[in-house]
Amino acid sequence: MMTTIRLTAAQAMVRYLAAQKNEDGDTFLAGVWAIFGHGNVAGLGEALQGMQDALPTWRGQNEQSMAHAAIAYAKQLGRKRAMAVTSSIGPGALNMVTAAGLAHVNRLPVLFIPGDVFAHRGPDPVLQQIEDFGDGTLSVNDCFRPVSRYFDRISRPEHLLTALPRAMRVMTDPAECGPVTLSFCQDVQAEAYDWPEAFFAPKVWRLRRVQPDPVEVQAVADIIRGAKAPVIVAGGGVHYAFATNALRAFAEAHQIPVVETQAGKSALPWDHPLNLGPVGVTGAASANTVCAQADVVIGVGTRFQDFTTGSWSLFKAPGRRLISLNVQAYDAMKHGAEPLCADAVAGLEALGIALGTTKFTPPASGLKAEWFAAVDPLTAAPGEGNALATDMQVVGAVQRAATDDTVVMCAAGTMPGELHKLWKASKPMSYHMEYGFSCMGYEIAGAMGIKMAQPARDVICFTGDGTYMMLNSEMATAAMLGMRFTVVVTDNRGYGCINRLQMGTGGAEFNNLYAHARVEHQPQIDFAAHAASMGATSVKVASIAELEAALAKREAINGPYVIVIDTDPYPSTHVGGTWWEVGVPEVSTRADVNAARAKYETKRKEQVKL
Ligand SMILES: Cc1ncc(C[n+]2csc(CCOP(=O)(O)OP(=O)(O)O)c2C)c(N)n1
Ligand SMILES: [Mg+2]
Repeated sequence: MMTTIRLTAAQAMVRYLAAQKNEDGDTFLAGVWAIFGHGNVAGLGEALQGMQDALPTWRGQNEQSMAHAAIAYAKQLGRKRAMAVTSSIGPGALNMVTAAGLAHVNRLPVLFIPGDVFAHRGPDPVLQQIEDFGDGTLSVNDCFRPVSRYFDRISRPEHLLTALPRAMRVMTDPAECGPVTLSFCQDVQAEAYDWPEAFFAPKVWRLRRVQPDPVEVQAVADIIRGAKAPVIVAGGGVHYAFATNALRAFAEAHQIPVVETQAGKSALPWDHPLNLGPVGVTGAASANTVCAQADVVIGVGTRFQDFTTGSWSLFKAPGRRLISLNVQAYDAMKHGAEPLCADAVAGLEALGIALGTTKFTPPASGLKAEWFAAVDPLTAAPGEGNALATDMQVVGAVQRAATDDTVVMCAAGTMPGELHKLWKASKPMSYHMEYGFSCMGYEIAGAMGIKMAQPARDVICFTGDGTYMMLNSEMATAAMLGMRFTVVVTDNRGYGCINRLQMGTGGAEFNNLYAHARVEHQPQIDFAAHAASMGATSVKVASIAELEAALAKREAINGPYVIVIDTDPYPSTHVGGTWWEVGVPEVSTRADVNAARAKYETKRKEQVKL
């Protein structure tokens, strides 16, 4: 007879999750971020309280930012581990939807467990339940469907017998990886059921290394063999497949230059002779020149998003062929690419064998030297004077303070573009950029997640004043947990990068910097005082020299450390980069807009359709 164990559905969920391991023997889910309400406190809350040793619970301040911490944790560990996030019903649940979108775009695992309305409908409508007049099955949690790789509604306890293994499969599958939502009806969480004991047996989920199809290998190898000037575009998949060594071996064996996307940066050390630098809209001239001339573009683990491809204006050599090595067929087949649908290590190894001794002539080293000659002065320490610091100088100061163990992280604003162009990353995973969603407010919570993933590393987070204002409250959680990381706040009194984008598209400066917004009193927000009020150590510095001195103190500080510096909202690194398609108005009374539209139409003609 089958041995069963009587548990509530919530108790069963927690017990099952605690038994799921990765290949290193860790529980795949490191723990659960929770904010309770009536939708999860009694059921899931009771279950989590009883399993704290096996699956810790952390209390955050905001459901979205708790999820940012969880997602950053998974990203930093190359998706080997993840975290769950649970909320009550209604507003708490909807607060997580943005974060679900972020994880979805970036292909990162996270388990969302929003509470849901009563399955038995006794109290209808329960507090915070929306009422759809025409569909009795809808709740706000249906908003998770388009931003989940797997969605399920647990409206009977035994649904977990199928839902939980599916959830684990999706979070650990390299091709399908992404957010999972198990929408958990609050009455069902508390319902008891006789579970087969075997359901809770420890299980190991290993990284599946999908082997390439030999026919695809040959087809792709034939194209590469016929190339004169190939280039490799390294994306985030290189990191998630732990393929940095395989990439380096392949590039070196065949002498093919490598350029890096935002997610791929740090795949090769910045000073490796074959690393031509960052690619695309926020790329280096060295990388973009090589890409513009390439006759064969080999994507490895990249989604080819518009920032990488210059909205498909970058890779435009006549007759250029596109190859996409990707574990997900959706990406391998993009834009008419010749697919090599496989794990990055397996694909590169097979391709290396097929190419044999084929070698190309890499681009002249002068390209990189020219690039650094152009940008190094921008990051150099300024001389004495009263000029406002530039964001580039801030990057330089942090670079000079960084060690081999430093992870720099960011998501939105001016800094992602500046860091992509300027940051010199040495070790894999030393550059953590969330640029799939580029979600303002990822930064502070994300820095905490990175620190939880790799406590020994020195984590430095860049945030603008805008993104700080949008979502900063996990700073208090970080202080409570004693998480040590450094936050550099560049305060340029508004949305500097969007203001520059507005000017670049011919627009009047409007509603981005506070100076051009409808306000009665220009704000003087004291970010250092604000951070201190949440338990962080903080300081406002008046110059790059003071910033360097403040950074030098970071090791001695317990908990989050916030350094605030005023920066000039106007300068940015103008060298490098490529076109980015932003819809410019076709008619306008503004001459600047008309001029920008004319340029836009010219660039659109350069856009390669396939
Ligand atoms: C949640 C979210 N809302 C809006 C945007 C669009 N956006 C991108 S950067 C930006 C302004 C960022 O301002 P700040 O953090 O001060 O950085 P700055 O550009 O001034 O350096 C905005 C509004 C976004 N990326 N994410
Ligand atoms: Mg700003």
